[in-house]
Amino acid sequence: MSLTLYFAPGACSFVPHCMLEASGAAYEPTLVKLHKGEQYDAAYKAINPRSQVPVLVDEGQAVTQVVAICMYLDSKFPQMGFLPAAGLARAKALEAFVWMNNTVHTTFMHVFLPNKFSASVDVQADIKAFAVETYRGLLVELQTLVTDAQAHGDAWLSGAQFGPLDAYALTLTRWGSMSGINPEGYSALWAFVQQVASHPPVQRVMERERLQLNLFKA
Ligand SMILES: N[C@@H](CCC(=O)N[C@@H](CS)C(=O)NCC(=O)O)C(=O)O
Repeated sequence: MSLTLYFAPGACSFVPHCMLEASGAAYEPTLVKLHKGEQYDAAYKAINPRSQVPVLVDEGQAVTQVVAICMYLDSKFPQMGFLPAAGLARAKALEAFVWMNNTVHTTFMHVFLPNKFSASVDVQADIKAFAVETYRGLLVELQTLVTDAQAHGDAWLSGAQFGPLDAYALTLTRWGSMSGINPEGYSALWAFVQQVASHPPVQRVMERERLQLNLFKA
C-alpha cells in the first residue's frame, strides 16, 4: 500500500481523509494524537518538520498543506471530479478553497490555540474572544457559498460532484460549534453540512474519527 494519510480526529486532515475514502483507493489512515503532542516526536518531525497534520505520503514522498494535498488527490483521481477540471469554474472553486484554508481555518486557530499568538494569558483571552466574533461573520460568508451553489443548481459546493470544499465546510462549521457558535443559527449552512455528513464516504470517515457533528453547548 503506497498511500498513507497522517490525520488527527476532527482536524483539517478530515478534508483529504474524505477524498481518499471517496476515491475507493487503498490507503493507510495513520492517527497522530495531537493532544498527546505526538506531532513533536522526532519520528513525526522527520515526516513533517512543521509538526502538523495532514501529511500525505505517496511513493515515499511526503506532501503537506491541505490545499496541496487535495489538489494532488484531485489530479490523482480525475474520475472523481473533486474539483472542476478547468477554466473559471476551477478558479472559483480554488478561490473558495484557499479562502477556507487561509482565512476561516486560520481564524479558528486563534480561537483554539490562542497561546500560539501571545504568551500573555490576558491577551490570549482577548484574541480568542475577538476571533470568535470574526468567525461568526465568516460562517455567514460560508453560508453564502452554499446558497450561491444551490441557486446555481449545484448539489455540492464546487458543482455536481462531492469535493474538498464540502468536507471543509463541514469541518469549519463543526469547529464553530466547538467555539460556542450554534450552527442551527445558520440554517442553510447547517442543512448543507448535514447533507455532507450523510454522504457515505464522509459517514465512514466520521465513524473512523469518532466525530460528533454538533458540539455546541448552550
Ligand atoms: N496550513 C496548514 C495548517 C495545518 C494545521 O493547522 N494543522 C493543525 C490541525 S487542523 C495541526 O496539525 N495542529 C497541530 C499543532 O499546531 O500543534 C495546512 O493547510 O495544512
